[in-house]
Amino acid sequence: MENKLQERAKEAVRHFSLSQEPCTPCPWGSGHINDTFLVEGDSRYILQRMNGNIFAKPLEVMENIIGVTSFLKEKIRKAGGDEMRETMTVVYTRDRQPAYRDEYGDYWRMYYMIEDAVSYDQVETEQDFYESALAFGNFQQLLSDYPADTLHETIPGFHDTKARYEIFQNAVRQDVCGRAREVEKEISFYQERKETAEILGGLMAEGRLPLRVTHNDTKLNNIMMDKRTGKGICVIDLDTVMPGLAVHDFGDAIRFGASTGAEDEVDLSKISCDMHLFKLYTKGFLKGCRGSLTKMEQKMLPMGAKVMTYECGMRFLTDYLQGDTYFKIHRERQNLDRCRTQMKLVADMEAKWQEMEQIVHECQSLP
Ligand code: ADP
Ligand code: GN1
Ligand code: MG
Repeated sequence: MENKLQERAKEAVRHFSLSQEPCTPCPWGSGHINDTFLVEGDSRYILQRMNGNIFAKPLEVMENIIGVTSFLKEKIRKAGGDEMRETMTVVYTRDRQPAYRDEYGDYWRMYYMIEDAVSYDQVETEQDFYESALAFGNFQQLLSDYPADTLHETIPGFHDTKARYEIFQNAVRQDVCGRAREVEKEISFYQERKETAEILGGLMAEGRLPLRVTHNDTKLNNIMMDKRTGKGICVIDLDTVMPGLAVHDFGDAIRFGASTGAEDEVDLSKISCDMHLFKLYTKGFLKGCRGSLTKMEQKMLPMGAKVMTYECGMRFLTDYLQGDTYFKIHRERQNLDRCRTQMKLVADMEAKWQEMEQIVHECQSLP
């Protein structure tokens, strides 16, 4: 299967306008959604087969990405930055399309590779995490005047946690793989915290949290860190840039980056939410947003972290119950292991709740 996909990747490359015959694409990165390849030719490129099960309208995804990156490029140029490194650049096909549709109906797209930069699956140095917070805050700030009504909703209800809860409940009821009995404890964990799914959506509906243009998938490996300066140079994985909540972007980054272990760690004693990292990220994110968050958004930052961790764990469990059809897995029960780390994190955040609120309070008064 892997080789066949590589053959298809090779075929796809021929449809992009590269001046030199490229080498065979090689699998790249550790994303859970698209199939990513590195292509070496006249320069280095990232080739991706877009996940057609998840993105029903791939051309709308590309339209969003081209809109957002063009907008960012102009701002970067005006600020005297390097538009080829500080945002992504889409490579068009020979017939000037933003993606190539192959004979199976799959869409392939290509970007210039961000060179001399690295993405991390886990925090290696504290400074990196702080820099990623600055960069994600800045990303949101730069898009604050983007015309939100021109964006397509690439995954409807992506962070509608309440709707996700209903999908989870259906998966439990249907139990298509007969796995529900084995995960009763996990199912109860999510059911006992049902109200967690309603808090942020409720505040938004009441107009107490504003809709903004957000990234919606702010995990640490969706940012390229400059190898030389250590700065968060480029926010990538723009498939889910849509109107959303700032606290979701903050929270998803905490869920992944402030965890003391990997997302699929089997030894749960290694998993907790590191308060020192939480504080660093809070400082960096608030600074990157440059004062644009309302008082209510700031107050809800800990809730953003808890809700995103709750939601993501519930999505992993739903996928496990449905037979692992959404998130890529590399071993049996990997989605269940991922779900369990998220449960451990939620419980840990609940235990550290006052400390989290206190940290946000302290960071609010920083310059
Ligand atoms: P997924 O949606 O599957 O997570 P991503 O778009 O995040 O896919 O890409 C997967 C990985 O590929 C990233 O974590 C990053 O390491 C690498 N990557 C993606 N785009 C680029 C790029 N333009 N330059 C350098 N690396 C990239
Ligand atoms: C997916 O695409 P990737 O691997 O960066 C997922 C996120 C989850 C994350 C969990 C489009 O992110 O929502 O939080 O996995 N992206 C999509 O690791 O569903
Ligand atoms: Mg990614």
